[in-house]
Amino acid sequence: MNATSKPSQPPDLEHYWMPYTNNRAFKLSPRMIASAEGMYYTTVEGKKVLDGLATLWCVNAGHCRPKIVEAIRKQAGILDFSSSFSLGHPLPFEVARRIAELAPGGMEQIFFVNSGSEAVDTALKIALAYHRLKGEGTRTRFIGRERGYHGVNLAGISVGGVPANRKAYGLMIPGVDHLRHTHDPARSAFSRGQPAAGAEFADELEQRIIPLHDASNIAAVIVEPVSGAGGVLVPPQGYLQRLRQICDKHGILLIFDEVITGFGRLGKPFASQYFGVTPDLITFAKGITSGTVPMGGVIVKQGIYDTFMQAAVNGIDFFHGYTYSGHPLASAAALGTLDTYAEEGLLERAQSLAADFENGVHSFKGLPHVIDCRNLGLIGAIEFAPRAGAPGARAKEVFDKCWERGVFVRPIGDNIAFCPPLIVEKKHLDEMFGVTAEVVRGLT
Ligand code: PXG
Ligand code: PLP
Repeated sequence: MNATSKPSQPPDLEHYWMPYTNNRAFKLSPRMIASAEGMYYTTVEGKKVLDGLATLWCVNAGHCRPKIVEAIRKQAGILDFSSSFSLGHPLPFEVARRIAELAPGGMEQIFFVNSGSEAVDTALKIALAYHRLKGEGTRTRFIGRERGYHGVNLAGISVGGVPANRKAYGLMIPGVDHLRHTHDPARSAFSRGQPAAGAEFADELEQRIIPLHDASNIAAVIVEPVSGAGGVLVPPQGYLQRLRQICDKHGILLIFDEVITGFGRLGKPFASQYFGVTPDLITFAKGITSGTVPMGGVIVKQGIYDTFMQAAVNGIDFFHGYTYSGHPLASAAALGTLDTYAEEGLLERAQSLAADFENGVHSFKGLPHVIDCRNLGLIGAIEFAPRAGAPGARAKEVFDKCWERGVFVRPIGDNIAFCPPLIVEKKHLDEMFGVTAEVVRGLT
């Protein structure tokens, strides 16, 4: 749009190369949001749409919440920007203190970044540098998992396991192996909550991967406690506990990527606490600011931080950081968000809604083409049998028709994912599942 165009004119769509988008299709038939409040978007045409995915799994406090909006507004006029490279300002220290209070015991140090992808790169670099400082510099390999999503940077897609995100990028970073994913429909389809079968999938780490590479060469295992963008895969009972035991036995760091599960998705501040398994590093993003201003970070076990402080030669202890690490506006948004979570009990709220949510997800059992329903806390998915010759087509059709009827959900392959803001009420769940079920009933 040039400076003289009137705001009422439709925008020129030509120059924005949109991320993860079919740009040609979008530009022929754009879906544009004008504003949002609470659980709903309003489109540029004035239609209200229920946000069934917290936008991209991040708007945990709901849209345009007054305390968060006010915190950002106010901060913009006080300190617009100051870096954290050897020069501090108070806000990120306060955010770090608040996160350390929420984090599992013993995880007390926070490193800030601007996204989940940067959080993953940072966690992997902390793992490498930590082993080196301890005199175990041969530990350079990373173990990810099939269907894992760890953002889009080169390290993240290397440990990630979503084929489409990897296919075009050649070798990526070397030295990575993958555990198999935990999706096991033959034994566990339609499990309510955690599948009973499958803890033994973790044994592959000890039975195949460690013998092949030798533990002395492995730096870290990285997994999402519940995988999100890979299709919402809930870990089998005992699986994460077993990964923790094997990592401990072999001196391998365990990284939980909590970019989606962090900040209340399972009714605890972090999934680590829900599962009772404490990793060595937690990556977070999204929910820390409820999506309002980009921010992410890594929560680090005190002992790892202490190793850097004690072992690093005098000078900078970790040669890593982003220009915008600990940005004032992001920090202000985080404080407004954490206040909102605390005042409204949002980090625990999933506990009281989990049963209704579970019943809603499992109400799809028996509808046309539905082959699985999965749920935990306030995250879930239904899966369709693929249409012959057109994988993903059924979920895409459900997504399009739900949108037309004013409900936003996410298609992932042949799955539809649900992940509403944590302020969701029973009436919104009824609307989200009700509209989706009507659409699914009409599927061919
Ligand atoms: N780790 C996990 C577990 C994530 O879910 C990232 C890292 C990367 O975060 P950033 O902020 O760099 O995007 C994510 C993000 C999808 C989808 O297709 C999922 C994410 C992002 C965009 C799309 O469902 N998750
Ligand atoms: N590229 C160049 C040329 C830079 O100067 C910088 C930062 O100074 C970066 C990339 C990295 O940017 P950021 O710190 O925002 O990740």
